[in-house]
Amino acid sequence: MTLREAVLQALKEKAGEWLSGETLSESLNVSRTTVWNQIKALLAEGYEVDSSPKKGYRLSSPPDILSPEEVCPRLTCEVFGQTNYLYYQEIDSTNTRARALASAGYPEGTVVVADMQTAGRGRRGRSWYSPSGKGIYMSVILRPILPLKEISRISLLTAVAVAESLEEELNLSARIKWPNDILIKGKKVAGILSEVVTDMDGIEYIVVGIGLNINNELQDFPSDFRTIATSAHVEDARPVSRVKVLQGLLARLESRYFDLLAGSFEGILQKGKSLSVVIGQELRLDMINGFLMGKAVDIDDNGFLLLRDQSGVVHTIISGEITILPL
Ligand code: BT5
Repeated sequence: MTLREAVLQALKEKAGEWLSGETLSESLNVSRTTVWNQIKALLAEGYEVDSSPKKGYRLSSPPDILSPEEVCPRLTCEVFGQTNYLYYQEIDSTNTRARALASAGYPEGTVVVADMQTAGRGRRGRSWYSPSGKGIYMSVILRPILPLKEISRISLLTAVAVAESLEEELNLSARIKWPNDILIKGKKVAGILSEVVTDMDGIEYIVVGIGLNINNELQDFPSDFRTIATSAHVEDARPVSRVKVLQGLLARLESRYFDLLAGSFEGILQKGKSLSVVIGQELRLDMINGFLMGKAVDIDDNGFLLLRDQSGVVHTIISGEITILPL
């Protein structure tokens, strides 16, 4: 155990009570200055430690840091994050990092998590706003043996896992805006970016990236999407534990993924449809090569959207930007 770990453990054992600097330095056999340096390092990592010349130190709230030591001990996954859980206080993009790791051979279930992204990515070159300590920014490497045409199933199961986590961990009713937005009361609380790399044999790997707004205040969001974005905290009013949500999310994501690998996509599909905000709606769909107007009638067994246009033709949509039209 490093000195830093020993200091942190001692603070945690006191469960929010004061621990004198003298006791700490004696029990660890180091000077009080050395103890103070460790406390400063913990503060820099985001731990909230109160200090008082008379009383010493105490952890002022349960740590809500997405580091392996906070997340992994209570992680119930079999594979996800168990062997490889990589945590960064700051990174450009967890998807970019996970792609580099996957290319270097990192296995399925590798999890990359950050407290902040400086270049968080959305789809088609858009960006994902990722302020420090407010959200969950994470990417998982998957290496499924799956026909390429079933790739959209991964996006759907991810969306279902995110919505289920919000529901079950926080009692928040989240819906899915196909293909990759998670909404609460019509506002975006999470986005999914799935990136696939193929080789001659099919899928080499998929990086599934999830950005989930947790403790943002409404005024924290940039003004251009303040009216379309929300966070768990905005909806729930209480501060939310990112650690707990992340643990739940990884467990559900793994469980839904294992369902898919075991050949039971039906449950995911039904859940995805029941949470969909687009089925039954008139919408405009923008694609790279044009747009379509029509009614979303279903999501098919591959996770594709079925859109019926005004002339009654049903189009199978793999990807696109949806705008729901007012009735
Ligand atoms: C997405 O893109 O919704 C996918 C976002 C995926 C982000 C995760 S974070 C971890 C991993 N690492 C990455 O680099 N990315 C993934 P898209 O559908 O293109 O939506 C992007 C649009 O959503 C932006 O143009 C904004 O309008 C809006 N937006 C950006 N940040 C937001 C936020 N934090 N909350 C709500 N809306 C946001």
